[in-house]
Order: sequence, then structure tokens, then C-alpha cells
Amino acid sequence: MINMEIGKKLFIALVVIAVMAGAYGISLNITHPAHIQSSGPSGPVAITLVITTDNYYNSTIGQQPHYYLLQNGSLKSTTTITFPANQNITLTIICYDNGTAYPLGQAGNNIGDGAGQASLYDVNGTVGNVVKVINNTNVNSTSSKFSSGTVVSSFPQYSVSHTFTVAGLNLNIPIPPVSTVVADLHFSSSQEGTYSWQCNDPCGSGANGWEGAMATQGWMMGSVVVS
Ligand SMILES: [Cu+2]
Repeated sequence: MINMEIGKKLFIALVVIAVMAGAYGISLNITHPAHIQSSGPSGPVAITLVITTDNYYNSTIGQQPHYYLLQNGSLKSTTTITFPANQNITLTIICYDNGTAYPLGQAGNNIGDGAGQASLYDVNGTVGNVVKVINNTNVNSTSSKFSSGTVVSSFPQYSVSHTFTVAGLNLNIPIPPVSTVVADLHFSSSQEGTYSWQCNDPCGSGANGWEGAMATQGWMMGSVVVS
């Protein structure tokens, strides 16, 4: 009887130890979150950017549009965006902005951005030099020029709301207003390094739209690290 009690207590103690060890293992996993969310062990790395409008900039300029990094369910700074090298990346850009502007502030002047492409309306540097326009971010909107899932290699003029441009990577992704754009990216180890990203659609303040957000790290410009 006594031996049975001891055995029972020993068994309970072992169960408690096993549960604690399990919990410790789980907590280890939680305290080491993946730096970048992955959709699976061998699937592409998912990186999501969100463009919102009416973000308070300061009392002089007022509201400005803003690029955010959506990570682990919250909006983070885009001052530095990291792209892993040698991995397939699915970059999703969700744009809530319904405004449009001519890239580089030149009305009707369909010129390049110095990144090698003929035009900022062209998709460049993605896999296949295309993006997929998934849908319209405006609820009940009928203004979208693109039906869901349209694969686009070049956008018509006027339709651009922002761009995500990394001249050093020859990457240019035009973002039409109120849209979700999906791009497949892949960078080799020879492309590892630090680059500048910039929205090249003058969406900021000032006479030509190149001030405010356009000239502020983490708003419409910042760094891209390929590593
Ligand atoms: Cu912009």
C-alpha cells in the first residue's frame, strides 16, 4: 500500500516534469519567432507591405501616405525591409490609397527611373517581370481597372498610385490605386547588400509632391537588405 502510494507520487512527479519540459520546449519556440514569416518549410517567404493614407506627419504638412511592413499581425516600420537571398519570395503590396500621380512628377512624361526600365509604369525585376493584381481594396468599389488575378507587365498612365522601386536591384513595381499587387521575387547571393527603396510617384507634400513622406525614411523611402 505504501509502495503503491510512492509509485503513484513518483508517476505524478514524472508527469509534471514531462509537462514542464514540454512547456519549456514550446516557450523556446515562442521566444524565437521566425524573422520573416514563411508560408511553409519549402514554400516562398511571404512579405507584405501596406500603403495607408491620412497618417499624421506633422502640424505643417498634416496627413501623408505611408508604407508599412505587415508582420506578425501588426504594422511595422519600412525603414529597413529585409529580403532573404536564394529564396522564393512572395511580395504582397496592399494599397488603400485611391490617389494617383504621374511618376517622377512630370505630367505625361513617361520616363525611366534610372533603374534600367523604359518606364516607371513597367514592372521590372520581379520573376517574369510581371505582377498579379488580385483585387480592389475598396469595399464595393467599381473603379478598379483590373479584374481579380490580372497578370500585368505594364500599367497604363494615370493608373499609378505609388511604386515600390529599388533602383540598385533593378526592381520596379507600380501600384495602382486601391489595389492588391502580388509579385514573385528571387534574389541571388551575388545581390546581397544594402539598397535604397523609394516610391517614385510623387505622393508627398510640397509643390511637386516630393517632400514630406517622399523624403522620409520609413514613409515612402528606406533601405532594402538582401541577405
Ligand atoms: Cu508613394
